[in-house]
Amino acid sequence: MSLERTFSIIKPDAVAAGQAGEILAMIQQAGFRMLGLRMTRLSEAQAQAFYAVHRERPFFAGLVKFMTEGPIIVMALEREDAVRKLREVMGATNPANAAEGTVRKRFAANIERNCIHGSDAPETAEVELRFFFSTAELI
Ligand code: IDP
Ligand code: MG
Repeated sequence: MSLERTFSIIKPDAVAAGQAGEILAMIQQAGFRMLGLRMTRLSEAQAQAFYAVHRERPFFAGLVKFMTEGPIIVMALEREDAVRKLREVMGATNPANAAEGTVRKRFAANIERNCIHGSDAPETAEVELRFFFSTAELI
């Protein structure tokens, strides 16, 4: 199988709680290579644009508020079957349903404040990578 890229965010809750190092270690132990990594903070307009697919959902305003409350860490990741593997490392959106040993099971407080984002398909991953990284930044 060929290498695939995916995009991930360590969300403001996990960065503020000092969990970024452990989450990065879990991602690396799962065999991902880091192509790009940066700390940043989303503006309201950026968070709305990034999550535009959810703009009609009842949780959209709360999600934008949460994602802009503090610094995040954005990452470009590579491995075989990267999109599906990262979602395995993350665990279910609602930590109550997340499998043992996943990031969300270990660290997430609830369905909104769930510590980590991962792209849901290779096509989405390319759009999300482009949102945060230029070609020259991905090594
Ligand atoms: P995912 O992050 O597991 O792909 P999505 O359904 O794409 O989940 O939702 C994006 C983000 O929106 C979630 O990670 C979570 O932070 C938030 N979210 C999703 N569903 C709910 C909900 O029912 N209530 C509050 N926040 C939610
Ligand atoms: Mg999603």
